[in-house]
This record gives sequence, structure tokens and C-alpha cells, in this order.
Amino acid sequence: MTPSELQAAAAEFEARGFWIARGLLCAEEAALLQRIARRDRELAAQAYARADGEGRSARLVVVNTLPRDTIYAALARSEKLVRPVERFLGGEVYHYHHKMILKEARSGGAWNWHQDYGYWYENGCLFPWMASCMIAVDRGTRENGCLQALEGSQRMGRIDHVRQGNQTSADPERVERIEQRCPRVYCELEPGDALFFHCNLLHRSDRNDSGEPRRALICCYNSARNDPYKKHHHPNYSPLDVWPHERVMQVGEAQWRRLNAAGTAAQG
Ligand SMILES: O=C(O)CCC(=O)C(=O)O
Repeated sequence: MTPSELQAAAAEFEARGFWIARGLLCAEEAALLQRIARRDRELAAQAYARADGEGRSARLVVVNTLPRDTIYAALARSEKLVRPVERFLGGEVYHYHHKMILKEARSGGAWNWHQDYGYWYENGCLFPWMASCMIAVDRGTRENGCLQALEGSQRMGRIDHVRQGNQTSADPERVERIEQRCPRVYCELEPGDALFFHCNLLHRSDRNDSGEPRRALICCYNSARNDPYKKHHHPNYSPLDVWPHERVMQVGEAQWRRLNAAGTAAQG
């Protein structure tokens, strides 16, 4: 990315609360990520459900560490994700966690309107100097429950959240009013597209009634100068070893070989 492209991206992130990098992963990287996510039984086995309060559940896997041998962690370390986030948040960032959202065909539940900082505030993060990058593993469309955002809503700062199902949801009365002022954007993504978004951006997604799964990898970052004042389930500050983007493909190919070898051993 050139300095002027980065500057334009930062201006858009500042104004809208998000920025979409189309084709952040090349076709080969996106296809490898999708193959791995489909084949990865260990990942599927770790998934847990968050009831959406409407009778369905959103399933996800959260990882607080950065293993050196998964494509997911390699992406979280990649300069292609970290450098823009540093620019958007104005300084050094560290890995707060990464997660795979698994919205299965015809069953994946909804996510209610929330700000990520609605959750993270409770963890002792004093400033909203936090952001995420969602990478589409599968295509995300209106039909299969892509992410929706209220454009510019990050400018309001944190609003109160309440429990709905076992999700933390933004105060519905306030959201109703905000919807009249901040346009709703359906962030439709192709595999390998990346959506960077601010932790105070209001977002949600519909349940998946389509026949297509919708998986997405979300890498979450906190600013180094925003080390949480209390210990909790996500990590405190430690320096992030940022990798050249080429390592994503190397780590992914090795992971794919391991998954295949394990599959062959299981069959044999
Ligand atoms: O992937 C989605 O639909 C929403 C996920 C989300 O909002 C979150 O993990 O905070």
C-alpha cells in the first residue's frame, strides 16, 4: 500500500468507522484459507455457541494466543493487517485475540447490535483505541448474514449495553434512534476481502437462512498504550512480532499438509 492509499484509508476509517480492503488476500491465499477452515476439525471442535435471544446461536472459536503454525495466527501477525490498524489507532498495537465466526448454512444465528467496546470496556481497557479486521473466509452476502454497520456510529463513543440471550447488546431504545441518523451498510465481502472496523462501530448480522456457510476470521487489536488495568480472559500488552505477509502462504501450506496427513492417517 502506498502512503497516499494508506492516508485515504485512514480518512475513511475515521469518518465511517470502517474501511474495506478489497482483495487483501490474493486468490491463492483466500482459497487456501477457505480449504483449511473447512478441513480443520480441531477448530470446529473448539467452537462454542452464543445464543442470539431468538432461538438460534452464533458459533465461534476465540484464540488468545498466537501459535506459529496456523494460518489464522499468521494472518493476525501479517503486516498487511497490522500496519493499517497501527495507522488507524495512531501507534503500536498488540494482538488482543482472534476468532473464527462459524455461521453454518440454514442454522447460524444472528448477532445483535453491539459495539465491541461494549464488551471490552468491561475488561479494563480504558480507552477505545481498539480495532478489528474481519477477513471473509466464505463470501459474505445479505442472504447468508453478512456484517451490517451503522456508518459513523463510532463517533458517539461507547453506549450502554444489556444482556440479550448470552450476547451483550447495545441499548435497543438508543439503537432505534441512531438508525435514523447513521445509514446502515451491508458489508458484503468476497473471500479474501478485509473489513477493518473501529471498536465503537455499531454492528450486527442476520441469521443465516441460506444454503451457504458464512465463515469469517476476525483479528482484534488493542493499542500498546491501552494496556488493560485488570487481568481477564484476553491478554495484556506484549510486543507483537509482525510478519511479512509472505509467511501467511508458507504457514498455511504447512498446515494444509498436516491436516491432510492427519486425515489420511485417520482413514487408514
Ligand atoms: O460475524 C458476525 O456476524 C459478527 C461477529 C461480531 O460482531 C463479533 O464477533 O463481535
